[in-house]
Amino acid sequence: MKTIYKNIQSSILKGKKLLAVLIDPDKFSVKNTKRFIEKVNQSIATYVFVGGSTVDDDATDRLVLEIKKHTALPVVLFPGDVTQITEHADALLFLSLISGRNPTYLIGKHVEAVSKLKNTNLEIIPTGYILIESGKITAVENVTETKPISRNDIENIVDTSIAGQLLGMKLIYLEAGSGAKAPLTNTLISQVKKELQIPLIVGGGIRNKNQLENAFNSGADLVVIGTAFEDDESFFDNLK
Ligand code: 1GP
Repeated sequence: MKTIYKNIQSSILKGKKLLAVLIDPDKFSVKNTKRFIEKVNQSIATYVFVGGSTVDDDATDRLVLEIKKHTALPVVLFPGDVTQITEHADALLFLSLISGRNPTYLIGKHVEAVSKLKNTNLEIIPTGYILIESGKITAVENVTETKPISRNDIENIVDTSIAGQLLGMKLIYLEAGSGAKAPLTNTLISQVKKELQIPLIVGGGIRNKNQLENAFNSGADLVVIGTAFEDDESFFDNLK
């Protein structure tokens, strides 16, 4: 049943905030899945996202199959490349990197993905992905060969988000980059949120409960956290 996007929308209407735990198959050992996912299950997390900038072929498929054994939470692909598409997940963020001007990541990879997607039952959610400068060069920047938008250029970020919405994207994802030194500012999140009628995802550099609440209170509907859980699983204990 393709209900993930509808559930995001209805949660927002009820004022419920959503949290995705991001697992990067490149940095995660499959043998730790059961223990890690048990912690996810006991936390306030509502989704498991799986993806990374560079991942070995088949690693995503193996990991998703293992995750599905241990949780009822929806598993959503957040792919850095076509090789990360697996039919064993529930949904796919069909990301177009609209902050950049590299045609490969605006539409090229998407065309390449079609033959694979035709054979899956994944719920495909068109997502405008906006990379914002975070004080260090991130993997996304390197892999996609695009420049992030300056975090001070709020007008450009807001206009890019609106353009994504006007193009028919169903989600906007503001990305500071995995392991960003600092999360996106409250002002930036709230300025973007004010202009959107579609759900807003925020991720990158969120490492504690205070930063998570700031993002939610500023208007993020769904927050994505990866590195903080990778570095210290006891962070889950604060999120019960
Ligand atoms: C990365 O936004 C996600 O794509 C999560 O970032 O790893 O910094 O939590 P972190």
